[in-house]
Amino acid sequence: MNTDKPHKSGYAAIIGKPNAGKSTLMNRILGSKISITTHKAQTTRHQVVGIYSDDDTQIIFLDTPGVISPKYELQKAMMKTVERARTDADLILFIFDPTDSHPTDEVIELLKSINKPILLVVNKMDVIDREKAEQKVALIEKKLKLKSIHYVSAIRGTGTHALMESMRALLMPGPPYYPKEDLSEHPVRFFVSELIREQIYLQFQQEIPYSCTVEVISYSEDIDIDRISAEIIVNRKSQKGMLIGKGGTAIKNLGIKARESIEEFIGKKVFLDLHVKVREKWREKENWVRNLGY
Ligand SMILES: Nc1nc2c(ncn2[C@@H]2O[C@H](COP(=O)(O)OP(=O)(O)OP(=O)(O)O)[C@@H](O)[C@H]2O)c(=O)[nH]1
Ligand SMILES: [Mg+2]
Repeated sequence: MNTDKPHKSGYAAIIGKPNAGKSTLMNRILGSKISITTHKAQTTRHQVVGIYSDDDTQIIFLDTPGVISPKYELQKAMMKTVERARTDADLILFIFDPTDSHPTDEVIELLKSINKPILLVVNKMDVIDREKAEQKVALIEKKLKLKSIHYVSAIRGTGTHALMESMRALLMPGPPYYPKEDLSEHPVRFFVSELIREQIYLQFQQEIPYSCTVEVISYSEDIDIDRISAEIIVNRKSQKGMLIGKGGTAIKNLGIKARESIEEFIGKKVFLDLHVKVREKWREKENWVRNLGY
C-alpha cells in the first residue's frame, strides 16, 4: 500500500427531498443499479446500502427515503430510516434539486441539529442555469453550515469526481469494512422485491404505487433458471382489481417487465410468479408495516 495515501473508509448518508435524485446519484457513483429510481416521489422506502471501493478508499453510501412530514405509519417508518442513516453516517450528502419550486425546509431542519460535515450536492445541473441554482443555494447557505458545495448531474455523471475527492478528504484513515468487490449487502430477495416495486411505480398511476408493497415468498435456484414467487400486497380491496387489470393484462405486463429487470440484475433467466393479496390498511398499521419489512 502507498504510505503517502493511507486507506480511508467511512459511511456517507444521502439525504434530501423525494425525487431530488439521491438514488440516481448513488447508482451513478457505483456504476451499477443498486437502488431503484423512478420519476415518482417516495420511490425509496428503505436504507439502501451501496459500497464504493477503489485501491485506497471505501465509502459506504446509505441511500434513504426522501424527507417528508409523515402522514401514515409506513411514512413514519421511512423517516425513522432517514434519522438512523443520519446518525450512523460519518458525513452527509444533502442532495438538493434546484428545479424543485417547493421549499426544502424539512431537510434543513433535519440536518441543522447534527454535528457532522454536510456536503451540499446540487443535482440536475443538466436542466438548470448555474446562476439560478446558485441563487437557491445562497438561501440554503444562510440556514445551514456546509462543508462544501458541488454542482452535479447524477444522470450525466458530471461533477461526481470532485464530489468523491471532497468526501475522501473528509474521511478518517481506516480499513475497508467490506470486501472490495462487494457493491451492496442486501440479500437478492431484497433487490427482487425492489425491482417489482419499481415496475409498479412505473406502470401504475396515482395511489397504487403508494399502496403496495412486495414480498418474495419463495426463491429457488436451478442451474439455468431462478424460480421466484412474490406477493404484491395492496391497501384496499378495490386496488386488487386495478393491479390485475381487465382479463389479467395489467399484472401480466407488470410481470414481464419485472422479470426482465430481475434477469438483468442477476444475470440469469427467471421464472416469476406474481400474486396480489389484500391487507386492509396495512400501511396505516404499525405492526403490519413492521412485519412487511419497514
Ligand atoms: N434531469 C435530471 N434528472 C435527474 C437527475 N438525477 C435524477 N433525475 C431524475 O429525477 C427523478 C428522481 O430520481 P431518484 O433518483 O429516484 O430520486 P430520489 O431522490 O432517490 O427519490 P426518492 O427515492 O423518491 O426520495 C428520476 O426521474 C430521475 O431520472 C439529473 O441529474 N438530471
Ligand atoms: Mg430514491
